[in-house]
Order: sequence, then structure tokens, then C-alpha cells
Amino acid sequence: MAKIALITGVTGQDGSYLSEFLLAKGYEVHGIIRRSSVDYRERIAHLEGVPHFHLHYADMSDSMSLVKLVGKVQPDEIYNLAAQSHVQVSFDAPEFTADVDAVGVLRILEAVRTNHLEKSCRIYQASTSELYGKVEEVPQNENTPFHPYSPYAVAKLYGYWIIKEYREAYNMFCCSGILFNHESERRGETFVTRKITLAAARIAQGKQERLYLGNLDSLRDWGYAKDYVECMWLILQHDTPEDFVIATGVQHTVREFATLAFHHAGIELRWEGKGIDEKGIVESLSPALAQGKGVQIGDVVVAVSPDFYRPTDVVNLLGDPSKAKRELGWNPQSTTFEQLVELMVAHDMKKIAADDAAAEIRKVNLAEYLEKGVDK
Ligand code: NAP
Ligand code: G4F
Repeated sequence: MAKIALITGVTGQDGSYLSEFLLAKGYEVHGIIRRSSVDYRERIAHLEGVPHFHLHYADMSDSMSLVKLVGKVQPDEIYNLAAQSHVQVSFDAPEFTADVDAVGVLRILEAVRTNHLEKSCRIYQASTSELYGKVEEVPQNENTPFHPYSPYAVAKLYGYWIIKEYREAYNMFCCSGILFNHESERRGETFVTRKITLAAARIAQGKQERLYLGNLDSLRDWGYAKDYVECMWLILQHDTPEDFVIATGVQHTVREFATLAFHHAGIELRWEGKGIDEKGIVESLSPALAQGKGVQIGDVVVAVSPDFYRPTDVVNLLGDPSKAKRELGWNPQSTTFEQLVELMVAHDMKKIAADDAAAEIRKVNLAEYLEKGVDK
């Protein structure tokens, strides 16, 4: 019998990779989607219609929908990935963030208990390095004290503790993966890495003049999302329910990410100024770009805007993945930082060129339509 997995947050970056991973392992995969006025689900469009992949409407803020769905699907494993996952947005929408990211976890746990599945169903909770927040030690491991530093992190801390509580109170197999930042070609476009790779591609292709960023000194331990979903599965296959730090053990600043991303787009940057006055200036161009009329040597292509500063910012994340390496046999270095940046830029260079080609086709179609009329 194929194992049955239920994924909340299936339309997100991690949900899409995890679906592919579990389908390849022979699972029957069920995902939760929510009603939206635009029904195209970009990251999982290629999976819709695939046998053993099923989507259901429910919402993390609606316990009844979750209870009914868990009862209907009878999952062996639940991967709770759904969240309002943007830290800066959590300052603007703290109550919504708490409802989905904190109480949502409780709703999943209670849906499992209500359906009497607590002995058979294993639960993975998408926890986060944001719990370390205003960090109390570097690097951070499973024993490092938490100091959440945003409404998002405070909500996720509740999720972490309620998972632990249900594990101890009801003997449930539920665990948190404390994942450090992981990125990919499917990363949301307002997270800093994707914002940079898309902008570098647009600037190289003459479609954007400048990229505005916030804190360039912030340090992150960035890994590749495709590598990290394997760990979510490994955590649930472990003999005992335990929490794990998942990270690469290497950190870089936002500035270093930007320098490397622009390099792969054909633009070498030099940095001048400090704080709000810092700028990324074009030092040299690849031969292909040097011949074009777009970006020029001396252009300011990166600047700092206070709009992207946070009321409190987490600035020094570095994970120690020793436990995951030792107990799960997971390799934290499958994809290096350098490979990650390169593959994201390569993807976005193609995407921006293709978007332009598609827009050109739409323009031609529109011109033809206006000229010939709809019936001709
Ligand atoms: P993401 O791309 O932002 O995806 C979030 C998912 O949650 C989407 O499918 C979204 O659905 C869904 N969702 C949001 N609110 C919901 C609601 N009320 N009901 C049902 N679904 C809802 O996030 P991700 O990067 O894949 O991250 C997955 C999880 O890991 C999140 O819990 C995140 O907080 C956590 N995490 C991420 C990282 C990272 O670096 N990526 C690191 C540590 C922890 P829509 O598509 O409909 O919006
Ligand atoms: O890319 P970010 O928005 O990711 P952040 O805040 O680290 O959160 C992500 O990783 C967490 C794991 O640690 C997840 F739990 C969470 O769900 C999410 O996936 O920002 C990274 C850093 C921050 O210090 C931010 O201040 O980059 C800095 N930054 C500088 N300029 C910027 C920008 N961040 C964004 N989003 N946009 C900027 O323009």
C-alpha cells in the first residue's frame, strides 16, 4: 500500500518540491489549496492531473475544513508547511500571521486527534531559524536558546512549543525541522535572494535601472530548497520523534549574494558608501553587455532604501547541521552557495528573456486583432 501524505502549503516553494519528492517515492500526495481570485498555481501546475496527486480546498484558519480533510484523507504523514512566511509582512499583518503560523499548527494537531489518528499519523512542522532571532550564540544548534525577533518568529515559536507539547502529552510522532533560509528558482519574488536574481537579470537585459535593498550586512546561511525537502522526509522516517537543525553551516552577507548574482549576469560591482548611502556601482561588464546600449560602466545599479529595513532585524544566522548529518545521514553541502546563486541567476536570465518574448507575441496578437477584428 502506498503511503499517504498530506501537505499544507503545497503551492509554496517547499510544498512544490516536496510533492515531487514524495511522488517519486511512490506516495499518494494530497495538498491543501485555498480559494484565490487567480486560479493558476504556477509552482504545481505541472503536477495537476498526475495520478496520485490530489488537491483539496481548506484553510489554516478554518479548523472545520482541516478536521474534515484529515478525516477524509487519513494521512500517514502530514507536512505542515502552510504559513504567512514573509518576516517583513508579519510586522504589517501580525494577527493574521499569528492565526495561520501559530494557531494553525494547533488546528492540525487537533484535527489529527479528533480523527483518532494520533497513534498512526506522523507530523512534520516547518519551523525556522528565525526562532534564534537576536542570536544568543553563533553557530546555532538544537540547544541554542531562542530569542524571536519579529511577529513571524513569535508565531513560529508557538508552533515549535505546541508540537513539543503534543509529543510529550499525547505521545504523538510530531517534530520540528528548524530550517535555515533555503532558496531556489521557485523562491517567492520578494525574498531577498530572488529579488536580487530577478533584478540582476532585468538590469543585464536593460529592463530595470536600479535595485533597492535594505540591510546589506545581514548574514544568512542559505541552502537549496530542493536539498532541504529531503530532510523533512528523513525527519519523519527517523526511529524517534526529534527536532533537527537543517542548514549548510556556511554564511554570507546580502551584499555578497548580490555581488555574485550580478557577476553571473555579466556585471561586476564595486561597493561605495556606508549604511543608507551605500551603492553598488558597475565596475566592468562582460563582453556581450559591454557592446550593448543598456547598462554602462559607472551606473549605480544597487542602492539602499529605508523601506526595506525592519523594525527589528535578524542579522547573524549560521546553522550547525551536525545532528542532521550524523543521525539522518543528510549532506548539507549537496548544493553550494556558489552553485545556488548561479542556478538562480541562470533561471531568471531565461525567464526575463522569455517574459519579454511572450509580451512581444501578445503585442503582435493585439495589433492583429485591432487591425483585422475578432472574427477574421
Ligand atoms: P511560501 O513559498 O511562502 O509558501 C507558503 C505556503 O503556505 C503557500 O502554499 C501558501 O498558499 C500557504 N498558506 C499561507 N496561508 C495559508 C492559509 N491560511 N491556509 C492555507 N495555506 C496557506 O513558503 P516556503 O518558503 O515554501 O516555506 C514553507 C514553510 O517553511 C513555511 O511555513 C515557512 O514559514 C517555513 N520556512 C521557510 C524557510 C525558507 O527559507 N524558505 C525557512 C524556514 C522555515 P498560497 O499559495 O495560497 O499563498
Ligand atoms: O529573504 P528574507 O526576506 O528572508 P528572512 O527574513 O530571513 O526569512 C526567510 O527565512 C526564514 C528562515 O530564517 C524563514 F523562516 C522565513 O519564512 C523566510 O523564508 O531576508 C533576509 C535578510 C533579512 O535580514 C533582511 O533584512 O535580507 C535582508 N534584506 C535586505 N534587503 C532584505 C532586503 N530582505 C528582503 N525581503 N528584501 C530586501 O529588499
